[in-house]
Amino acid sequence: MKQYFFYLIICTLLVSSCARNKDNITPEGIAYEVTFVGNWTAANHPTDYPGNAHFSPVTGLSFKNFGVLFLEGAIASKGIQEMAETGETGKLVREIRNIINKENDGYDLVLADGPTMSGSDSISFEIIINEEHPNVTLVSMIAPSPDWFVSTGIINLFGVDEVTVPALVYDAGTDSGITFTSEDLETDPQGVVEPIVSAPLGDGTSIAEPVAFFRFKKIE
Ligand SMILES: [Ca+2]
Repeated sequence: MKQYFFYLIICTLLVSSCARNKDNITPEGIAYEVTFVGNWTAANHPTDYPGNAHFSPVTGLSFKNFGVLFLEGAIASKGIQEMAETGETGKLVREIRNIINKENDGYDLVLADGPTMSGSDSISFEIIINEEHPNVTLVSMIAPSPDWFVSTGIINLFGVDEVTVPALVYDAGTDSGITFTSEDLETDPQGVVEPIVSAPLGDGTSIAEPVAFFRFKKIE
């Protein structure tokens, strides 16, 4: 009988946890202040540097195991495609809510929707993790660009007090434009998500200077 009540309590906790997420209320857990630090300037990245360089709203989630928003070498989701091509986050947010509510793998949805960030602006926001959901993935469009975006990749924050990581830079494989202001040119058939290493952002083998950094600091 004791065991029965134990499971009843656990289930109640799980249900209320899901309910919080469905209601779009911040879940309980370990809070981190995330600072997105833009480093995309004409001085750092002179090749084809566009006049209105900026980043779209930073979007992402904390998750357990499989809540990845994209994988290198795999086809991008519609949400990643829309974010990478236009900066819009509607489809991506729906995908994240699905990971949280239906797949029971995601935990906290982040949408740092504020004033448009120039290439060198910073923005801070919070994300919640817990021991069961220690992983974080965040993304933002490099704008203007054909289908290029920055990401944290997958970072496990459990037990981490503070860490700063350079933004990884990806091509979503959905538009074949070759520079920031190229006309729309749908990639048909759709390619896969790949790290960007070539111009105008890279030197052929890597991105010499990160276009942004993500700083995570545990809130005590
Ligand atoms: Ca592309």
